[in-house]
Amino acid sequence: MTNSATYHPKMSFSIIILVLFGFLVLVSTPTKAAIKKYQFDVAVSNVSRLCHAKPIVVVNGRFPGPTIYAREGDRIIVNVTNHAQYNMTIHWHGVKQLRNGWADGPAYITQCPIQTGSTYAYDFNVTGQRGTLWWHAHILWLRATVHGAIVIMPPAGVPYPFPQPDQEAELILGEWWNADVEVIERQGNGLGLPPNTSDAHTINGKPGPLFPCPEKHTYVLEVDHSKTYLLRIINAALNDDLFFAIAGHNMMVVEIDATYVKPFSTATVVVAPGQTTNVLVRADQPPGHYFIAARSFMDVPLPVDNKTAIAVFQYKGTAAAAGTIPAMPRLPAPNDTTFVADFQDKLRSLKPVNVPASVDRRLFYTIGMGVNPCPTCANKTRLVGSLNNITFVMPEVALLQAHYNHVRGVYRLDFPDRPTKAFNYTGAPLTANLGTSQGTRLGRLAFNSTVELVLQDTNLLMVESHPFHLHGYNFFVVGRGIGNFDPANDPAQFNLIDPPERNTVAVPTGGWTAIRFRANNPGVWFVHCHLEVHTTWGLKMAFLVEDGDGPDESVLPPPTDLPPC
Ligand SMILES: *[C@@H]1O[C@H](CO)[C@@H](O)[C@H](O)[C@H]1NC(C)=O
Ligand SMILES: *[C@@H]1O[C@H](CO)[C@@H](O)[C@H](O)[C@H]1NC(C)=O
Ligand SMILES: *[C@@H]1O[C@H](CO)[C@@H](O)[C@H](O)[C@H]1NC(C)=O
Ligand SMILES: *[C@@H]1O[C@H](CO)[C@@H](O)[C@H](O)[C@H]1NC(C)=O
Ligand SMILES: *[C@@H]1O[C@H](CO)[C@@H](O)[C@H](O)[C@H]1NC(C)=O
Ligand SMILES: *[C@@H]1O[C@H](CO)[C@@H](O)[C@H](O)[C@H]1NC(C)=O
Ligand SMILES: *[C@@H]1O[C@H](CO)[C@@H](O)[C@H](O)[C@H]1NC(C)=O
Ligand SMILES: *[C@@H]1O[C@H](CO)[C@@H](O)[C@H](O)[C@H]1NC(C)=O
Ligand SMILES: *[C@@H]1O[C@H](CO)[C@@H](O)[C@H](O)[C@H]1NC(C)=O
Ligand SMILES: *[C@@H]1O[C@H](CO)[C@@H](O)[C@H](O)[C@H]1NC(C)=O
Ligand SMILES: [Cu+2]
Repeated sequence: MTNSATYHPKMSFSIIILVLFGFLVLVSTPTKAAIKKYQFDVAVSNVSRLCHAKPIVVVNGRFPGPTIYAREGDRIIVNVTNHAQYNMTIHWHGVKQLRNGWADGPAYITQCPIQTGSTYAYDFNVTGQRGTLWWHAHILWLRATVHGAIVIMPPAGVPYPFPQPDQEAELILGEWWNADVEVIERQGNGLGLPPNTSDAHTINGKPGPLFPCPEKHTYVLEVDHSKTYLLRIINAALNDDLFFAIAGHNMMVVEIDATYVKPFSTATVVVAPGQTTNVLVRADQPPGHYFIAARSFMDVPLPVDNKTAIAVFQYKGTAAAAGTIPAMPRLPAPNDTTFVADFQDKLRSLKPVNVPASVDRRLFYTIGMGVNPCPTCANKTRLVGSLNNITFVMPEVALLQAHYNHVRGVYRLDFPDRPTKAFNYTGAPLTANLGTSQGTRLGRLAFNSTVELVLQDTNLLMVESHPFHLHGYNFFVVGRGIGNFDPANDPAQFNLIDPPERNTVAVPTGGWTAIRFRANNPGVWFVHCHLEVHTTWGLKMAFLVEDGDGPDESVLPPPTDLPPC
């Protein structure tokens, strides 16, 4: 095992913190939020020297990209210049972007891409949020290598609602192909079949000693004995739910998707693509080297990258005993559905939360796979994804611009609130008549209405777990179950007191999840599976949230540098 010679996590992190917060203390007053400015240069780079690696598209020559540090209330301006040959957009995953969809980032939903040689400054405020979020490309499959952490500290003088850690570190879990991901994506699209699974998982860009290659790359987190660490875990993988564990050390979960939860102790964390999880871990074991591991959770017989990424939790000043291999954490079995369900059951908001008690709009969306004709594809068919049997067709201009400028003919506002015909959603696999209808159809929501959305997995072709992400909002996960949602009986079991609040939720395999939110952020907001392969197949739609009547209840005017199509 070769440790990364250049990385001293604790040291570099403390310097950044000192510089950053020293600066903030000097310039900020209690009433004035800071403006944090970043320059992002997107370019092809050889930065990742994994063996066989092709050059990858990254930000500022780094993989993962730079961390954005801010405090709640700050204004963040990121000037993104695209030097790469691909169109680019950046999404600030989990930032609510109040009235400000212009800075949200999903290509052709809220903006046209930043074309090669062009620049766009994302300008947004972080209002009423603190914790770990992340940023990533939101076009094609480029988020595989174009991503990084967002760390939002509480306002100055406000402590965490858990014991103050001695140090903090970000752990970004990724998915790696020994190829240009755009080539992989195009191969899949051309064939109409799932593209190749990835070649490795990574922790902070490094796969660890199990990577089949003589030149190994391992992330090392150096720790001091008896100190407590806040680890900000981010699942940036394209297609894989992940288990995460540290040998010999339990973790205290304290936050998910930048919302605080009732702390609980666990040996393994489950994190779906798009989600973040903060844990406290105390370096209280006999000094030495302990493996950190991340590996896929997959509870249906589908091809998946089952390779384990490894990093090292390394007590300072200790050497791995000659000839010994550090202890490996015991992860749950790759198909351990029960462990995942138990983990999700433990997630509760720290304090009672303001869940909409009455619902103005009840939505029931089925998640389905399908097969549509494709004359040019290998089997003359193409795999597709659908919500309520509609495969989303990407528009050629941005939906938010079309909405704001009253451009007609770009989208329809008739996304159905429920499937046109009910069926036994999770019964025996349905493998005949798998066609879907296609369209750029949006769901219209009245300003400030309360919405309940039940996401129902189906056995159209196969059941599978899907991590669903809603842009522009957090939501409360009020209920979850296996099988078909029962509108007569299941709502009585909903948790309307302290449900977890998040921006991405994993709908269980062959089951359903109910979420609630108040539609008080006007704009056009993407709703999609965060498995990139499914998003590509059309498992997505968007809400159009209307403006309200009040002065601060409408979409802000677009910035002057918004990219044109
Ligand atoms: C990456 O490395 C390859 C091989 O050394 C070289 O041909 C290529 O020009 C480099 N690309 C960039 C963007 O630096
Ligand atoms: C943004 O980047 C462009 C291109 O690199 C540069 O010309 C411009 O000055 C930058 N703007 C700001 C505000 O830094
Ligand atoms: C961010 O906050 C500043 C200061 O309150 C305000 O001037 C600006 O318009 C806000 N920007 C957005 C996008 O809401
Ligand atoms: C991982 O998947 C490969 C290919 O499907 C299979 O051959 C191998 O046995 C699997 N390994 C484990 C540890 O499950
Ligand atoms: C999980 O996988 C193991 C090994 O492939 C298999 O024996 C077991 O039946 C599976 N369990 C479930 C619940 O599918
Ligand atoms: C497509 O064809 C391949 C063989 O070329 C076959 O293995 C596969 O099952 C087919 N898939 C579908 C969805 O028809
Ligand atoms: C749905 O299908 C399952 C499994 O095939 C079956 O057990 C169940 O009775 C069916 N439900 C209804 C309402 O038909
Ligand atoms: C989905 O729509 C297609 C095309 O209209 C139709 O053939 C199919 O039966 C529908 N499937 C379901 C499950 O509603
Ligand atoms: C939204 O509705 C709630 C409940 O009726 C109300 O308290 C709140 O003031 C409304 N918000 C806006 C911005 O209208
Ligand atoms: C980049 O985006 C522009 C604007 O939508 C589009 O016209 C162009 O075809 C895109 N280029 C590529 C390579 O996809
Ligand atoms: Cu999915």
